[in-house]
Amino acid sequence: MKFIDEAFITVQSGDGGSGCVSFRREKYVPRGGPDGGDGGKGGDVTLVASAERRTLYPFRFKHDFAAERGGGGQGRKKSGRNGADLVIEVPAGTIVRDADSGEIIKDFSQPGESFLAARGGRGGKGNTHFKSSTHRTPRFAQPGEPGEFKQFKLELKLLADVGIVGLPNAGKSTLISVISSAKPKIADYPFTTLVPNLGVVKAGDREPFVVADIPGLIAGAHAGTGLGIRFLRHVERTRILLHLIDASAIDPETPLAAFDTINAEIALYSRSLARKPQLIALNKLDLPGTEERAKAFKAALKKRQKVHLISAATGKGVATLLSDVSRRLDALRHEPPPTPD
Ligand SMILES: Nc1nc2c(ncn2[C@@H]2O[C@H](COP(=O)(O)OP(=O)(O)OP(=O)(O)O)[C@@H](O)[C@H]2O)c(=O)[nH]1
Ligand SMILES: [Mg+2]
Repeated sequence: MKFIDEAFITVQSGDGGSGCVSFRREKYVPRGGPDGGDGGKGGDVTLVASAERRTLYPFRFKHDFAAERGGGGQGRKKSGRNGADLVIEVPAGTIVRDADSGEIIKDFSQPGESFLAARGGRGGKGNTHFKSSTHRTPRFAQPGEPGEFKQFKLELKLLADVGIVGLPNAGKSTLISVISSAKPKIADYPFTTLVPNLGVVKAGDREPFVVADIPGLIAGAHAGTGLGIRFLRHVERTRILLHLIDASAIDPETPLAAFDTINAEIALYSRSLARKPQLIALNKLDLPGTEERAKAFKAALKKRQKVHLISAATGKGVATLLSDVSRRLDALRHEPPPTPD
């Protein structure tokens, strides 16, 4: 179980461009003075905390970052171009440590905060600057200042965006195991999951999100029956709940009864949890008889809610469910994180 996301990155700011050695050449001025321009500044590398980022997942694939170097100065006092700055977005909440010493050098608490991670080198001065009464023809210029190279460790305490709730055996752990790299224990007896599992989910091109799989809830959970209450706490700060229901269960627990049981427990536990947006998914649609049960479930829902029909085992319907989750999260992104009541 991993609650901390980590990544190692290297950043290299741009070297300053070198100053230029040049002398004026004009038709009627045989020995023109120096006119070498300055080198441009190298680009900075800046880290910025963004509300759009939720995980350090992108750094699994790209960890070396370099800003552009400054252009060299030119004749006729022309300065070199400044190298472009590089901005790297990290999720708010990211802690930046020196990779060697482990020392914390920046703690991003709010979106919008920025940190100059590597300063671009100054451009070198052109030979114009070195002219003096004794030195009329300086044949030298200043080299650009080198950029900085740094290695950082990024750490992010993962907070789940989505909480999977449902009765024991609904397939919650199976689902998190197929949509993320989490490897929870899965078995066909209730209360297989004893502690929550977190997984980072990457669906298509959208921003990855974090899903929590918690132990199954049962009637009386709010009052301490089963493992329930201790773990509802873990989904209080999620943005949405994914309500997973076993569509194959045989009587007396119809999918609707399962749905109502869980919602009743949630409402008894906390009002803010009951108000949280829910996505509903019926699972195990690979098993016989489930389609009829799904139909009956949809018909019985009072409000016309969307119901996803999935099989965590075969993967059917899972991609559609995930893009729906992503869309819902994107829509909630700019709202403040939920606080328990
Ligand atoms: N046929 C079928 N079986 C499934 C599917 N999803 C899960 N199962 C099975 O259902 C059983 C329970 O799955 P789990 O993922 O452990 O269920 P859970 O909701 O995490 O259960 P608890 O941790 O006890 O709350 C296991 O035997 C799974 O193999 C599915 O889509 N189809
Ligand atoms: Mg489980």
